Amino acid sequence: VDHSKKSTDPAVQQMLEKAAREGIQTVWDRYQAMRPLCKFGESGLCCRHCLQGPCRINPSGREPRVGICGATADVIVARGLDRAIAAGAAGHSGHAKHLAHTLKKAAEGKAPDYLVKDKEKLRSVAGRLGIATDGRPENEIALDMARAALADFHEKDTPVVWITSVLPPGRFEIFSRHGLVPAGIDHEIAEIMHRTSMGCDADASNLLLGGLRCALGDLAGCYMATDLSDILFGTPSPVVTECNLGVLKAGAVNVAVHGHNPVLSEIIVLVAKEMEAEARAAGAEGINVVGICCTGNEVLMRHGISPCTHSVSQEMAIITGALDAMVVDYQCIQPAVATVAECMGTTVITTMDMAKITGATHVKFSEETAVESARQILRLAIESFTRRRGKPVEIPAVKKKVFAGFSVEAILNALGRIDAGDPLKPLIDHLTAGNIRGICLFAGCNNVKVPQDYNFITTARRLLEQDVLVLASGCSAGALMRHGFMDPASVEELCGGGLKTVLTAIGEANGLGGPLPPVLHVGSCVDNSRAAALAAALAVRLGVDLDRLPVVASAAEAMHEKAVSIGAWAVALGLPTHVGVMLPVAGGPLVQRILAEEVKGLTGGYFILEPDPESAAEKLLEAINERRAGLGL
Ligand code: BF8
Ligand code: SF4
Repeated sequence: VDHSKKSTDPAVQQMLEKAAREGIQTVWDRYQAMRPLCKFGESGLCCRHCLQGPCRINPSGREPRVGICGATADVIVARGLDRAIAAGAAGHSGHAKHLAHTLKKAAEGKAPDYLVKDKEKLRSVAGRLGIATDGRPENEIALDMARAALADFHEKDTPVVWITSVLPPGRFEIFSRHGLVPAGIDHEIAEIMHRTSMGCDADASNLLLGGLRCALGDLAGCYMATDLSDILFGTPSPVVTECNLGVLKAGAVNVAVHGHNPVLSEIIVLVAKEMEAEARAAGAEGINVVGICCTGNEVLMRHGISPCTHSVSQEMAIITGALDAMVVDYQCIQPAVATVAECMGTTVITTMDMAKITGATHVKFSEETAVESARQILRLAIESFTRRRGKPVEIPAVKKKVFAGFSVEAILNALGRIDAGDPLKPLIDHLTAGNIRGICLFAGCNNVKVPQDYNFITTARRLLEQDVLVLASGCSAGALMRHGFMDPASVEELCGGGLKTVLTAIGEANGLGGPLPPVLHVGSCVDNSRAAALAAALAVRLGVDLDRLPVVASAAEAMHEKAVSIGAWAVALGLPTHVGVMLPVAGGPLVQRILAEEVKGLTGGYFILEPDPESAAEKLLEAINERRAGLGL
């Protein structure tokens, strides 16, 4: 059977063959069973916001043209999009709030397994937030910061500080003028639930404005999560390792951390080292912790832990038969993993009381007893290994080198080796000279509707060849790393002459004896804030607003509601933002026009909805060229 229409990753294709042989159902089978997808839902024309419905508008333009209450197609579509943004914001900021609680407990001495690891970042973020640092001990500053973070969730006299303190001045002015500055993150989410409920906001453009404001609440959540993670667990710096299913080891206790928050995965990584002897006593070579999805990105960036797969192919890690435990927290975990795990003998361990999966084993993980809970979890993994020992496994011999760890601090540090006094200058010089044509942030998920990774690699190839500097986060980073785009050895094949010169100059100035990788891994999805921070620093240094920079974003295989909110804040920041999977807006012509065109007049950014990855690359290049021309380049 040809599995290339499902995934372009050879490791995944091999596992799909195994699944077919053994009669294991995967996400691709379930997708086939679901087709044809509901046209009303797909085009955003279904409303269930009150009990008179569900109402659905006829996408062909015939009756019914309005809902029972009279809501038009555009209103229904805009309300649906707003709710997706709010859900995305709830996910990112829920993750950030969790970290704020962890930092607070750590500062109060209630969570002895956590401490402020990056004191320098604590002080610099405190400075940015207006928290006094002079002569104060770290735990006092950390406590103030945790309180400021928690205060950002509710409506108070001052707006969200994780927005006001991170934007270039011009941007803040635009947001103030249009009422887009979020008053509180949770407040904005609740506001969306209110205004999109039956009989409330019934004006599509007003609804979308509300959506942009909530999306800025999402940016605050992302930014806060990045800041607090760096403070608690360290700011990433370059690391080298390998990725894809080939990193699993038949003879080791294989433990995958899957989900998002480093509050859990950091401790698992730490405790796994301590428990090596216990694993060996059970007949294993040791404990092999690997990553899946964003928490995998977090521990890759900080510890060089190998990512084994991402997003749509998460079941494949289990189908190898070699995974002893999958330890999850929240977000992007397909509930199906518990079913597949049952066939393969893997123990799926849920850890958060708000995210249990029927069929999985639940071990409550709390910060107060983190190490103890991690020991309990890893003991379950060792037991699972004992049951697996001697049974056949099939680990695809597929892995690629990954060079990751590009926090903004790491990027500036690398550039500082060329110009210590003005690290952004080399970047600006190369942009001006055209060696770097522009910058594109790749973000977001895989989506079962797209042959896995196909859109990412097709668009990235074209952009790299045209000297666009590519940053990547989340599962887009996962896709690109599994296809070798984060191996410096691929620069020769993938990058245009100008970009090759730049990557080589920076690599050599940093003693690598060769180039940086073609794509710079900036982290997990919340770490899209790192790209926003880099763009803001460039804007400030150049004295222009964000919407004038040749910087674009692309979520070529978006799946999650979180990707929708990130896309919306990228547009709010002024970026041309590509989405390669149709948003549920096809049923709302006005909504589509606002997203693709009219919003430009407000923020300078806009959505490019383009499912074809080659056309998407051309449109992104066009947007970059237009902005270069605007700057006289
Ligand atoms: O937050 S890219 S599939 S793992 S939503 Fe999920 Fe999408 Fe992956 Fe990370 Ni982001
Ligand atoms: Fe139908 Fe209006 Fe109720 Fe939505 S809010 S279900 S369109 S009656």
